[in-house]
Amino acid sequence: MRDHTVSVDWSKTPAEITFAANFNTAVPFIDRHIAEGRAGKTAIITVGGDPVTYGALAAGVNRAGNALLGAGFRPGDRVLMMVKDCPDFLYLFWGAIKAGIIPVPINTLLRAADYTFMLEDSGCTGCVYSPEFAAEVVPALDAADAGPARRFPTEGTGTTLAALMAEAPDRLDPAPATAADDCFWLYSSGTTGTPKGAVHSHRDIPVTCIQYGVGVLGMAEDDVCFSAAKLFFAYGLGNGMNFPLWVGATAVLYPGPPTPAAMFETIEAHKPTLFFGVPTLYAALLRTLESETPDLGSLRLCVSAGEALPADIYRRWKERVGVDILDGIGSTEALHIFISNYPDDIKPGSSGRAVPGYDARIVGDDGNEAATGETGRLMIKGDSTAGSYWNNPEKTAATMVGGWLDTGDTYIRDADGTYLYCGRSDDMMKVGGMWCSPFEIEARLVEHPGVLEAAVVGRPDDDGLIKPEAFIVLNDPDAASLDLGEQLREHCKQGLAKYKYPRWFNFVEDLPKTATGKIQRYKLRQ
Ligand code: 3UK
Repeated sequence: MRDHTVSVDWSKTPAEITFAANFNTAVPFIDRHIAEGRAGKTAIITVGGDPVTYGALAAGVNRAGNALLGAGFRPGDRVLMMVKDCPDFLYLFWGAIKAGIIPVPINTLLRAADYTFMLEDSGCTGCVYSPEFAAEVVPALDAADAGPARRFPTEGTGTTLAALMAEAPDRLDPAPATAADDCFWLYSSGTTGTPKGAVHSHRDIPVTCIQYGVGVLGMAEDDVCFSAAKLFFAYGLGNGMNFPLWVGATAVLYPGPPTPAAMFETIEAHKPTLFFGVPTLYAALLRTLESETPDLGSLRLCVSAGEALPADIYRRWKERVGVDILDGIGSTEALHIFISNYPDDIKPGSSGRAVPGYDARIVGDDGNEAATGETGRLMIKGDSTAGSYWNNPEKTAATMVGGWLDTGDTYIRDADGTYLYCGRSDDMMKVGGMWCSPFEIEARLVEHPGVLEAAVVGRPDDDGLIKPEAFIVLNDPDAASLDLGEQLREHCKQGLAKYKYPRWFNFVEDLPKTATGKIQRYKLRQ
């Protein structure tokens, strides 16, 4: 096989995927399109920006790779990316990979303290950020121990990525690599709030594109993808970048917050065929659709992931918009969706069936496979899973066992092979599809001078979607008031990523605890 090629045998189930011995994944995703005659085709449409062709994308990727090498990054070094959804994200991500540098896209909604942790934990050589995020990123860089000297805003004044790219050559040879070599990382939040860097290899992206993007969604060159979920999220990275680049389709990027108005305007203006969101967004879109009638006629299929999609939201969307939403479960460690509903086979309220290429099993408390209809922990195995967490042998050993990935989710498998989500096995919550640790919110709450103790649990809102609820023991029980609840809400919004604030506050006399003093959160859940 020629260098950097992938072959897929679709006559087998699951499709058999073979990689060239020398395989840098940037080549099939970027350069291949030039060889296949797509140089003039639009690869990226950015709302508020200029379209980018496959030819311009390939040149930008080469320039960004050369810019990083010229700035002192060496193969194997990490570059942290706090970059909004825009063409720079693609130039940087693929330019790094092509040059053998490891890109690490980071959630841009986080706070300085989160970034400081990741800057230190990753041992990165530098970081590139959109100027919009400077207020949290720059203090984090200043605070990080041995903080990386190399820091570049994408644009603006001084030494920016744009300035470095303008001077860099637009030709770059791919760094030698194998399908199993480290390629990029994604941080995933842990129970204690310290994120873990999942190390992904060159094979992982093509595997998700082939097995889920083409295999389940039936993606093809004439699709136009629009992902409300951002590229920094493994879900968005697949939907909004990897899948369209794999099949030579077009991606629509929206750089700002995904408000219903912005989503509908973008769909009307750019006519995507596929739309990807989290359940909370579908609920918000449905509320807007009560009073507005945007033209959503371009959509052939919608996808939901990040947390369970309530059956009611699926039904209301289908009735109002006339298009299915496919719910599927994925994870940062697996890179994308491994259990999913299918276009011709949807069971509302379930996660669907295993995606070909992934094995799933449900393990009971005794360590044996749970019987049909019984709950247990969901374990999965597949060719896109991260092999380890960076610098964290304990977490690696606990989560990645003999090629199986412990999802930490409780599931039931039905007689027909459908998987039903029954909640987390730990206290972690998904809020708007993003991780939320009760411990982190509790720690923020007790920083308030009025708070003696706090416990946080997940509570379903009117749409059946989980949001944080706080139970507070005050230093002065008589101080309880609506106004104090409002103050605590602000206090959380200030110190935490904005989606993490508690939506309900209860003032209580004490918290239920075990004999050893551990909070019994299950007693607080309704
Ligand atoms: C939960 C779901 C029920 C579940 C993700 C699609 O969410 C993604 O990755 P994360 O690492 O979180 C993984 C965890 O989120 N979850 C995700 N989807 C569903 N629970 N139904 C669902 N449909 O707890 C899982 O373990 O943030 C989703 C593609 C790529 C992803 N990384």
